[in-house]
Amino acid sequence: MGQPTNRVFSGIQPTGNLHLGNYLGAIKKFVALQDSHECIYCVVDLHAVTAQLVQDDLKNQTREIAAAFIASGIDPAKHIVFNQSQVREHAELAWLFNCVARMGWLQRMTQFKDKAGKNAQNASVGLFAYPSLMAADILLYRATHVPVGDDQKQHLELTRDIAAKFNNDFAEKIKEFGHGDEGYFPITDPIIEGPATRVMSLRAGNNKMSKSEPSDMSRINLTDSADDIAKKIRKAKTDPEPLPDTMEGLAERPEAKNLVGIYAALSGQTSKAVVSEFAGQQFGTFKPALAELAVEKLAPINTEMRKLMDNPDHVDSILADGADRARVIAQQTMKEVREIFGFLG
Ligand code: AQP
Repeated sequence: MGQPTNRVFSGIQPTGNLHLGNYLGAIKKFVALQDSHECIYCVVDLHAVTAQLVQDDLKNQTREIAAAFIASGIDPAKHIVFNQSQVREHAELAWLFNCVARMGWLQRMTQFKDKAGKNAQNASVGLFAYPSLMAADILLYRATHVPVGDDQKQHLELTRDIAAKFNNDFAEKIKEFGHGDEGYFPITDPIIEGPATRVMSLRAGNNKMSKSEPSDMSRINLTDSADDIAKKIRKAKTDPEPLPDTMEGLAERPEAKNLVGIYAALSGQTSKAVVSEFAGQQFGTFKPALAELAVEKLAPINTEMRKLMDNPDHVDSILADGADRARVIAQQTMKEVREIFGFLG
């Protein structure tokens, strides 16, 4: 079977507090890729239990991510939307990839170091092996493109390393089973581009906007009301200078750069165009314009998410249908991978 040429896979963890960084860095791109690619979007619930074993309400957190996908414009009838744990093959391929990946590769992962912190000995084995599961998510569908935020770049490189080692180590068998010289798994391309690949905290311009940051004022949640969004932007940390007239003028001003990037991503412009538009203006002018834009773009998503969350059976049926369609592809891949490994039966 030949490799697909334009298949997109990406996922989001159902760990609560879905925020503007997740939206601009990932979901907005998911929506844009639907016209040109065959897309598979996954709520990665097996990943959610790696950092924190007991989740508050995993079922509703899972529905909320699916609702955000659909409310943002992803069409689950044309593309596939499902939650990972319904397709058992993710865990099976992740195990095999744990045997392909090398300890040294995983030990270099900065996200593990950040999330495990000083207490790495007490982190779960699952958190350490997280990138193998992520590689399995992507390669189970032999996806060619993965839209993600900048923080996932290193994990995508590891996915490419795993695919390359598998293709190389099993090269003879892969050919025997009728695959060409290109190998079995594609060397996936990350899609990390645009002005908001790394949205920063509203309280500290050098920290990433993040679900797990204790201060709710640091992020705009997709479930925030219009008033909350406006308040958080009004109170966002800035410096006393007016906006510069060139991009170079933002270089040493992380908070200003972040707000300009958010404005650019929400309005579909470049940061350079936003700087030209607001050159010389104070934050007293820029922040209300940003708040108005953010509310205009996010309020309809919020409203639609609430409607979907009021109808959990409907969301569950979309996820079950997506899982059925995902499973067909996943089972075919696993059948071939088992043959390549040489397992009996
Ligand atoms: N601040 C961000 N800017 C741009 N993109 C971001 N992403 C996350 N934060 C930002 C992208 O969102 C997608 C889904 O992320 P995830 O659910 O896998 O979780 P994460 O990266 O662990 O999200 P957080 O908010 O950063 O959670 P914590 O607090 O646990 O660290 C990915 O494509 C990611 O790049």
